Amino acid sequence: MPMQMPIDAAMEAVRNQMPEKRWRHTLGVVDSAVRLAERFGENIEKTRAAALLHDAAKAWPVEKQRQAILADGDPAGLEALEYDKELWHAHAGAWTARRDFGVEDADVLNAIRYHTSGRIGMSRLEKIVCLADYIEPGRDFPGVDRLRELAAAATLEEALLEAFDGTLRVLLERRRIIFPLTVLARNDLLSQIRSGGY
Ligand code: DGI
Ligand code: FE
Ligand code: FE
Repeated sequence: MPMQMPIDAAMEAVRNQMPEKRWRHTLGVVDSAVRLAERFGENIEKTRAAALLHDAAKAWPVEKQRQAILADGDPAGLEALEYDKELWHAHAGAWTARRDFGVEDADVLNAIRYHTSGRIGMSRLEKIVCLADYIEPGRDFPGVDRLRELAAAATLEEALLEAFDGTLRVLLERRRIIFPLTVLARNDLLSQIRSGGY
């Protein structure tokens, strides 16, 4: 069992920490992620846990997010503290998933931790949660329908590469600082695609 807490108690606990709109997004990600898990043969319970908890810390005050990251001590989280605050909730989320929801499964924790930036060598579960975050039914941004088509018909790597490229394009257009791991994650997907097998 990927979560110590029963699923319905976990759902209430997540819901109580975020506004209604974020909760609807979370349910959308669970739904999309489970669909992808079915398509790609991933474990459904792990997928459900990771998707449910991926934005658990999103609505926390940024200081609480910072404290969680410091308490957690993960190097990727500590590095993220030097970058945009939008990256922080993923690492704070991994911390609360373990501490408050009893998640011990490393793959589930990584899927939460890396859902915003991605990383080199993402697992299938990490890719699924990250992609589901882009394509859940509540999302509406230029290119989202193309992403949904890829998610339904292309490889996981092709779909996620397209998603990352879109994020990087937006960050460039807005003159935002890019977290290095986001670039490494994108390059790694391209390498995986080029080396075949994906
Ligand atoms: O939490 P969500 O809104 O559901 O989605 P998310 O966790 O994928 O992304 C949160 C935000 O983080 C999104 O607006 C894009 C932004 N982001 C992702 N990678 C980077 C980034 N922002 C900066 N500045 N640098 C990055 O590398
Ligand atoms: Fe997020
Ligand atoms: Fe999200």
